[in-house]
Amino acid sequence: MAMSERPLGVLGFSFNKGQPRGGTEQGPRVLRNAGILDALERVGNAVVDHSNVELPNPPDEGRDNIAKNCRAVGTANKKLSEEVSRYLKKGERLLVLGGDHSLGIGSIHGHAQAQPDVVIVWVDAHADLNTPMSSSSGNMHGMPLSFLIRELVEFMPQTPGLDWCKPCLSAKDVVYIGLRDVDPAERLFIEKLGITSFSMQEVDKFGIREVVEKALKAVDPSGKRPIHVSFDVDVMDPAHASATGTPVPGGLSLRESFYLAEEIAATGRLAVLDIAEVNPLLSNADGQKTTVANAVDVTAKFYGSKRQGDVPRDYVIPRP
Ligand code: B3U
Ligand code: MN
Ligand code: MN
Repeated sequence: MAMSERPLGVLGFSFNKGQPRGGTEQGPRVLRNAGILDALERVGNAVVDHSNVELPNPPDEGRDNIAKNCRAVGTANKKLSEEVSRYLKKGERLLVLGGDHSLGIGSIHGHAQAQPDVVIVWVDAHADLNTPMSSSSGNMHGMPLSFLIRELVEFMPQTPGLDWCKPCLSAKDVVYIGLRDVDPAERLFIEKLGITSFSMQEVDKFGIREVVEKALKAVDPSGKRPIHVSFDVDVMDPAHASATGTPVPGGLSLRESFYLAEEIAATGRLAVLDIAEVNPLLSNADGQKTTVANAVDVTAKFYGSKRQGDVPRDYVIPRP
């Protein structure tokens, strides 16, 4: 069955322990309340809401690791990985509603178990590539890719809660779009491993059209492999997404975000989309509303909603 005809499973990951601010656990609720499921159905997706991943009670955290809350992050992501892999093996596509971006660990790990030839498009102001040793914050939402990329294995410490997570990606399977706040160690990893990256500088230089084209070519010149997009809402300019933990000025416009999503939709190969870091407790009431509304609109574009207008289903043209 063509990818875009598969049922679209929705999984909430109500979680905030990958970073210090409360609120990201409410992401799935506010996105559902804003009508994300309807918006997806309206453009022809067979949506199946699997509700939120049931998370185990958080284990006691020792103070023995620099990766903060690693046991909670690890056990929650193990559950997420199992669910993602299970639904993909049943033939679904999946939308994962976060939750902080540590969810990339479970979502991508689970995806790779079901579809080992997956390619990753990481759309974010940040590279989220710190190892527990290189991170200066200790926040695990800044580390997910380090647990997944094989070439980093020699730099990874034993991390309680994450022993199940064996790296499943090559550096060449990953491409970044939208970077503008990258730690020196992360930049070093990107260069050393040869990860393709398009920062906001390249978006300015080439325009979003060429960036998306080059990015997809770089990870999969054949244009055949399943795509995993991990979309951190902080990739958007704070004017469009201020209700998030670490907004960074100078981000994607709403139009650039829409274009990226429409082009990914047009590949017909989007298998999993993560929407991460919506935090409805931050920003003001206006900022919360626009962030959630924009996250819903961008998500709908990833699944076939078009700015040119969508042909209605089951609509009969009224006659006089
Ligand atoms: N690179 C920094 C900051 C950061 C990463 N991801 C977010 N912020 N959202 C870190 O903490 O690793
Ligand atoms: Mn992120
Ligand atoms: Mn980010």
